[in-house]
Amino acid sequence: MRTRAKNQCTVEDYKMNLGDTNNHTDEPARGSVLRRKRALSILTTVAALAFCQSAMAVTAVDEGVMTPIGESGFETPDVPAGGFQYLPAGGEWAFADSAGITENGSAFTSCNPVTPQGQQALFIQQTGQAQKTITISSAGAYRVNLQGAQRGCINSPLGQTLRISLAGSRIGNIRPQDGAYRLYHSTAMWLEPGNYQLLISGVSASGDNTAFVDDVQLERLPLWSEASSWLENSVPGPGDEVYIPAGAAIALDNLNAANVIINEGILTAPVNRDFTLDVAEIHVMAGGLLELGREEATFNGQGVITLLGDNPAAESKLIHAMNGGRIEMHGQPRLSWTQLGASAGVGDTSITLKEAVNWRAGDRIVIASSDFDMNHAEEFTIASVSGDRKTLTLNDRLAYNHFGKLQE
Ligand SMILES: [Ca+2]
Ligand SMILES: [Ca+2]
Repeated sequence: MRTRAKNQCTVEDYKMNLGDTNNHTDEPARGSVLRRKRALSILTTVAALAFCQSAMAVTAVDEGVMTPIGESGFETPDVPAGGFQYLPAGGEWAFADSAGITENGSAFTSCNPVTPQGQQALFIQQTGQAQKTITISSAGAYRVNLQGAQRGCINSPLGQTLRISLAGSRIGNIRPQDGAYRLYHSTAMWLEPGNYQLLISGVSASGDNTAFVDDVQLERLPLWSEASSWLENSVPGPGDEVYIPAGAAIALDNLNAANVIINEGILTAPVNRDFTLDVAEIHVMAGGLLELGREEATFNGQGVITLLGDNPAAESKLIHAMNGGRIEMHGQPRLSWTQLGASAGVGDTSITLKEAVNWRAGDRIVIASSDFDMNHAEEFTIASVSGDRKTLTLNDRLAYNHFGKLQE
């Protein structure tokens, strides 16, 4: 049993009060467990809340704010019933390559269910593209939501993959799983007010692979550090137990909490913004997602994760996934090691490498020992990188000599 001096409600108490978070199968598709419990038993819930409020169990809201993007359902221009048109002009979207608009029941869609919005959808065949300008009026973390489906007939088993780009950066690949329209999300990106290009493009150039898109939405995600992102209308702090339920997607900026339970919800870091994450435990339960970049949309900011806790017997300093929960962490690919291009001596504050590197100021490096004492390995932070990317200025002086060429 864990206890905390500041808290009157431990993690176990929280789970007990809110329901067994390991057993989520009876939870609704949307809405929080707090609400579910309220519906089940008002008396129980009131008692639980009264007990837990001083311990600060904090639950994420389950809805972001949709930003209007104009024509989002590909209903204009109006394609005749049962037809389709490549590169239709006169609408808000600009098409390129093998892309256009299809009606229900056309040669493209005859094997698919009807569109979720209106009667028309975007089709992206092979490397087709559709693009439109969107206007952001309030800074925040945004993601793209869309209804996607594979073409029901003709597609190869691999099908089409849709690449989503915003402001020139990739924010995710979406591969609709079958011919039924389903809701898919990109990862999140931080946008300041302004105009940006939203681009949907096909990745599968082979065969005749086609996917359909309808009801494209831009969602401003609740931000961790905004009080309105939480049912309790207060930002979680150190010692708090935080719950991210089904339907909730929280954008990570400065997280400081004791425990985070992601149960079917999403905690995602905007790929172009720094974050700090100070926590003792993160539990990613069934269907939940902790997303720090994607393989095809890497995280480009600086993220600092600090795991807290001093009880070796407890589950502290822990990030784990279970029962289908997912943890995605994808930074930019970096060269992992190289060699000195010249010898470096005691007192030097810079080193020259034998090749250009894609390392950055702030990265930490180890210069291995090059003599018979392994303790001459030294650790530094890169202060700056030269224009040719071969010379590193370090945060401190070398304490030892490091040979940068073979000894004759
Ligand atoms: Ca539509
Ligand atoms: Ca039509």
